[in-house]
This record gives sequence, C-alpha cells and structure tokens, in this order.
Amino acid sequence: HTILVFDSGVGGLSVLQEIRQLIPGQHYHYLFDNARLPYGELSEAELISGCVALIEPMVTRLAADIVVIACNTASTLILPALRQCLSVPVVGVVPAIKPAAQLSKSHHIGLLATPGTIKREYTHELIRKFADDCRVELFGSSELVMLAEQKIAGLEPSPQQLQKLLAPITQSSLDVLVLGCTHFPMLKAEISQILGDQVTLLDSGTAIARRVRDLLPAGEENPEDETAVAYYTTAAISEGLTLSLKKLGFSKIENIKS
Ligand code: DGN
Repeated sequence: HTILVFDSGVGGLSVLQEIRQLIPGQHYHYLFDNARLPYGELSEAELISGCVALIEPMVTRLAADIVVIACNTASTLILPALRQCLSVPVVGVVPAIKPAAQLSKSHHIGLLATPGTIKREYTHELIRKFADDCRVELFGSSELVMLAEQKIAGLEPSPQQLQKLLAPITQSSLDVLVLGCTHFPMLKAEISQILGDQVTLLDSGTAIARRVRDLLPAGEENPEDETAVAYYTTAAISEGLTLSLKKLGFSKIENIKS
C-alpha cells in the first residue's frame, strides 16, 4: 500500500516512525511543507487553501491509498476541506485530550502545542467534550517546534533554552501533559528530564498508527521493502537534514517546487 504522511516540518516523522513500526513493508511517502513552516503562525484561510493545493495533487501523483495529516495545527482545521476533495481515507492527528483526562489523577492536565492549535475552536471543543472535569492549562510554543527541527538536522537543543521555554509548565501542578504537536515527541526525553517523573507525557502517535492499520485493506506486508521511503519538500533543506533523512532510510528526496 501507498501511504502519504504530511506535515509542515519534520514533526510528522514521529508519526511515520510509529506507523512503520506497526505496519512495515508499505510504500511510505513524506510530504514536508517546509516553505511555510511554522504553521502555528499562519492564518486559517492560508492554511486551508495552501494545504489542499499541495496535498491533492500529491495523492493523485502517488496514487496514495491513505493520507495521514501528521500535524495537529493543520488537522484541527483542514480535515473537512481535504475530505471533500479526496476519495481516499484521511487520518488526522489531534491532541490526546481524552486519554489525558482519563489518566490524570489530579484532574489537572496541560496541553503543549503550537499557538495555532491552542487557539483553535476544535481544540476547545475537545476539551469541553472530554475534559470537562479537569483543569486544562494551555501552553503554545513555536520555538519548541524549531528546536525539534534543529535536533533532526543534527543540532542538539540547549538544556537552558528548553528549561526557559518549559518554565511555565514546571511551575504548574499538572500530572499529565499532552504533546499536541507532532514535533514534540522528538524532544520527549529532554522534556521529560526537565518536568520529572511526576508528569506523564502523552502523544497521539501509537493511536494514529493503529487507525492507519485498521483502515488499510488487507494486503501483503513486505518488510524487505523498507527502502521505499520518499521525501518531498517545498523548499531546499539543509545538509544536516538531508543526512538525517538518509540515515532514517529515505531513499529519495525531491523538492517539488524546484
Ligand atoms: N507538527 C505540527 C503540529 O503537530 O502541530 C506543527 C508544526 C508547525 O508548523 N508549527
């Protein structure tokens, strides 16, 4: 099967990794809208029209069987428009508010996401629906997205900078923190070191991988075929990122706008 995973940045690689682990041997394609990163800063109209214009032709070109929008900032907004123009299943990634509310002993949870996801009506609806018995604190950060980008390109984040960005969370007494941006699982170890054992970090990766497996029609798995992984960008990428992608098994890297 052909699976297209989309994100504005490298965050969706955290989701792709979970999917590849659960269902190896598929044809994986990763579409990376780096020309417009970070999405947390774009207007809603720009986000919807730009994503649809980018994803629709790629689905046709690759004859994708399924599309995964591995970006909370986009998923909380573009899914209805995208589903309207695509005939294949579209799986979105949205913050794991429901499991967080179920897990929290103190009924005090946090959502760490992009500024776009934090202000989205979709997010507030999730909170009203699934966490109405919890105190929910919202933390928006685009800087953390950029730190995750740099990490994948080979530059380790500075503990001091992370400490500063996470300071509002360290001062809170929440016991479950939702990583509501697909970039953040890439910094999970670093975040966890700062917040300590008393805060459980939750992301949506595993649930998304299961959803993709359930939606795929039954077919052959060919774990030998793991090299069939292609990466498409909308702007040039750094040498560091190119190197990391090759290490991750991407056999083809193409700038679709050049
Ligand atoms: N990875 C995206 C998300 O899950 O929201 C956000 C990346 C961005 O463009 N800020």
